[in-house]
Amino acid sequence: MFIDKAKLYVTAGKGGDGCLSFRREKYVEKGGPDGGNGGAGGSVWFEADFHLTTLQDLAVRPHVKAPHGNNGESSNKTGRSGEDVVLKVPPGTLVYREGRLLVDLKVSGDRFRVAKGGRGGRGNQSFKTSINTAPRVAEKGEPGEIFDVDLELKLLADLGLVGFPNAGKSTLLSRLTKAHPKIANYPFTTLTPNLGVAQAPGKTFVIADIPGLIEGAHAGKGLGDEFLRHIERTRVLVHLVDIMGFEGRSAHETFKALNKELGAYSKTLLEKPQIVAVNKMDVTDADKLLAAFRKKLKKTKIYAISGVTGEGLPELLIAMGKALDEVPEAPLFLPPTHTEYRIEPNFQVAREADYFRVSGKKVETLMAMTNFDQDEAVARLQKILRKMGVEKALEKAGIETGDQVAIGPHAFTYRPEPKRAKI
Ligand SMILES: Nc1nc2c(ncn2[C@@H]2O[C@H](COP(=O)(O)OP(=O)(O)OP(=O)(O)O)[C@@H](O)[C@H]2O)c(=O)[nH]1
Ligand SMILES: [Mg+2]
Repeated sequence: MFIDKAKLYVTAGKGGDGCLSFRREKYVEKGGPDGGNGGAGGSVWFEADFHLTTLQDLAVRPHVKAPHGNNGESSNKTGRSGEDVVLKVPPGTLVYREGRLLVDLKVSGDRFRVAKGGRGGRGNQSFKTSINTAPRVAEKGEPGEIFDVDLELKLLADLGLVGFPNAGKSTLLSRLTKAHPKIANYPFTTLTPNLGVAQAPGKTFVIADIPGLIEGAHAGKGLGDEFLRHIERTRVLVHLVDIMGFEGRSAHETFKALNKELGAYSKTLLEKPQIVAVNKMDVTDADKLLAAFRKKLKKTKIYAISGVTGEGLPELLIAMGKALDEVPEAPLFLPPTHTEYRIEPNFQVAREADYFRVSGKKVETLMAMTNFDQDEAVARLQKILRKMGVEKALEKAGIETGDQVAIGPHAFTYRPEPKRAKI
């Protein structure tokens, strides 16, 4: 399994402020309120995209910010919204916040909003009621969400390339995908697995190229079978055979030896659908050698290819796609069985040494959206806090008139509305 990680700091845009304004028209004594709403702040999204196979691009620019919404304007003009920022991630990316899994972006096109842009503040025109026809109150924009998120990519291949050393596995991967593995004319060029994303008509899939295997690999020979576990969970194998054989042995001998090796490692590997491809068909005498190989494997469909000239590759790619279609899609990795959501109480009250703290997203947002220069806005805030039960909770905690209350970065003195006598 290939694990890739990135830590990001995402900030969604703040909503634009609502506007406080009154119509001014010739010959009209008192125009009505016409302050427009602020535009919404941009959100930050993740989107799975099959063109990507690593998180490296994101890891190098960890601060991600979406733009703010514009303020509302007079004449009921709504501010422009901030544009969303969409970060592309490879399919198979897990998104965590504070250690909790938020989402698993499995398939190309899957999207997840990780930080929501703030709502635009309402302009005073939206506060107009039959009782208050000239409201002098406008909300400020809601702050955008800010989070630290951890991304983890666990990519497993759909299809594994197996073969003796030097068979041309890495060359083939580089032809079928955008991967750039090291290629050289000696055995054991590949030391760790390479991955690439291939596109066949109508589908995309991940191919793994692993180090070459030799006889006795399961007992630790060569690079051993350490890498076979990487392909244990692939759905289809492509067995690549060098038409010239390996170190004096014929293509067919290497073919048999490799399958024996796979079986010695695990039965499940042998039971996987296997596409047999004979490589290096561009060399002299290739046709003769191929005929000899075919004779030994009469019942097997054999693809004759050349990773160098590209001969036979379109047919091979189609065969890969077909074979994958026939094997049920196993989960790429164990999917989370549930996603946790924390239900936050509307607010909490805590008694500190010399003041009372009210905390919670809802109250803090309410404070952030209140313009304290507007008396009506302050009165409205008090009314909402009372309705939410903040006043009651403070009293229960022992607050008295004149004590200090803090909500977010704001502090004020507690002065409850005089209680009306019941008639
Ligand atoms: N003539 C010819 N040479 C090829 C072809 N494919 C690969 N080669 C050459 O074979 C050599 C080995 O290629 P690699 O792609 O590194 O082979 P590999 O199977 O990944 O090798 P290991 O990683 O060592 O197991 C290189 O010199 C390639 O240029 C082919 O189709 N025709
Ligand atoms: Mg290689």
